[in-house]
Amino acid sequence: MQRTFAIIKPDAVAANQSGAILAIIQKTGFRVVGMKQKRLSPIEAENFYGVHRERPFFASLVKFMTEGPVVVLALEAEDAIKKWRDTMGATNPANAAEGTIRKMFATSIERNCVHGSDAPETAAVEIPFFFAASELL
Ligand code: 3AN
Repeated sequence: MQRTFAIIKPDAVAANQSGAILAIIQKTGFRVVGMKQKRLSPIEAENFYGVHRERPFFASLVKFMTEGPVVVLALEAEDAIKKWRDTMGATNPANAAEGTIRKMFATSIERNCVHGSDAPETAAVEIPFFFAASELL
């Protein structure tokens, strides 16, 4: 069993798509190990996306990720990291495969409705960034 970290981003929460996205997550066979709705502070968003600090879209990404509440999730499944990235679809919804969450709900490469860890090392940092051990059930 493997764990991954996911975010339902502000665009999807504002559009009341959290329930639909959670339904897909559960139907796809993930166990929800941790879940909460919260609003990221600018500092939290900057630190979370620290690897993108030098990218031209960084300021815009931080503004977007703090514009409203998000749902943060720790998900468990066999091969969870790849499974969740396959379920999300490509970063740019224009390239996302039919049936993926981003194909269904994302509106642009920035406003792409969900996040997922890209490697075990990333998940190992991202899960404790948002969850205390006692919140993972
Ligand atoms: P992914 O979310 O698929 O792992 P990353 O890690 O490359 O993709 O990018 C993190 C986030 O930064 C994306 N989810 C998206 O919101 C934003 N982003 C990535 N590339 C661009 C871009 N070229 N222009 C604007 N925003 C971007």
